[in-house]
Amino acid sequence: MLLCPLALTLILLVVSGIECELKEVCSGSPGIPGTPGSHGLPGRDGRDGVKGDPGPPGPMGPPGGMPGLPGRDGLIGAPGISGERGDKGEPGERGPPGLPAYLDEELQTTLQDLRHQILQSKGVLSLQGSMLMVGEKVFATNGQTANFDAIRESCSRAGGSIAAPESPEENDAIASIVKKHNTYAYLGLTESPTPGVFHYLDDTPVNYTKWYPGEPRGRGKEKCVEMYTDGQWNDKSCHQYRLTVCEF
Ligand code: MAN
Ligand code: CA
Repeated sequence: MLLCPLALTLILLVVSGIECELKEVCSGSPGIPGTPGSHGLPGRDGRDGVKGDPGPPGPMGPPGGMPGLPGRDGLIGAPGISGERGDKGEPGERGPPGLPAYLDEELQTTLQDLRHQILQSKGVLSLQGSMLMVGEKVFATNGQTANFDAIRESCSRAGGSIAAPESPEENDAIASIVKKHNTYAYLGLTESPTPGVFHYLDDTPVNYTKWYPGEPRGRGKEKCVEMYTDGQWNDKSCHQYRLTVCEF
């Protein structure tokens, strides 16, 4: 085959490492880079950087140095168990005088309340017949029999004393209890050293009597007094079992 002289030249040029475009103008390939130049002079200092983090603690110093400052207080501990109760203190000084009772509202309320409660209790006990009210006195029985000393004892323990009639009304009240229980009762009087003379247990002379006709006839041998179911009295030995009737 026959090539034109220009194409032949291009082929030769490509083979010899020289690029050329399919133009009529061709250029050579770059040469090998030259050796680097020598270092330039150092530049000026830059601006200051931001502050760095604190470094780790340094190693412990040698022994024998000055003690450091005391550390800060620790956390508050849990409360301990309570101690034993102390002795009672001296009484305090007397307080200022209070209001007159009639101006003290709290006292008035308390009194009203007490009055109400007493009224309720009296109502119930009266309705039940457990309590007989005569004037200032209240008579009551526990329904039990006992000798004279035991009756005195149980009446006293209850805050009262053995029933001692001082008037027909009081005698009737006690008699109604005796009749109801159909059991004679001892009364709160005893014979004096003088036979036939009776007195109340506080040694005051009797101001009222209701002897059964012919009584007292024990002539010093019957030191106690019993009440019959009709309310009349008989002097009697103190060692019988008789109904317990107390007064309050
Ligand atoms: C018994 C006793 C006496 C009482 C007479 C009455 O002897 O109860 O106290 O006086 O009876 O007859
Ligand atoms: Ca008698």
